[in-house]
Amino acid sequence: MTRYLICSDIHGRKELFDRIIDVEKDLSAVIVAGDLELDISELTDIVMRKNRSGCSVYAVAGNCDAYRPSKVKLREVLVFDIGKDHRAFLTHGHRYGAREDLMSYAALENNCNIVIFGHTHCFCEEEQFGTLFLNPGALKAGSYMILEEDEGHLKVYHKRI
Ligand SMILES: [Mn+2]
Repeated sequence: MTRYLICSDIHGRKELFDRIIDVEKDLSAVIVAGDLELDISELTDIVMRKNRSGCSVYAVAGNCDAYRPSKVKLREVLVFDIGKDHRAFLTHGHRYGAREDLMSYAALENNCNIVIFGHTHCFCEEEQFGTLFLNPGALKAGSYMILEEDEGHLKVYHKRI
């Protein structure tokens, strides 16, 4: 079984990111859907410091990251596999007005059946247009998500800190 921590819209609240990395164990990856308002190295340092050496960090830029860009420039979209049967399209969502129809077109063009986004600060887990939409809500407000993948089956948990 593979476990992913998904968060978004941290808006500089590094201490909240630190706390969820303390609480959540056995993570394969940490996925951040934009509006960090932190340097990406500050997040990867926390993940490394807590001995999560096998844990990857995927992060994209949000609209608010334009004011305080990471030293290592973040991309606006990342595409990666979730197990053998799923592929995720990670975006902050502001370029699409967080519209599910527009994001699903972009995901389909990239062979993805999952869209992970942020921007709205609202938790979302729903299937539309053959695409699974996941939004962890704003970590700034204590909301995040755990996604588990086991032989093609996905389970989503809404968590709060
Ligand atoms: Mn935001």
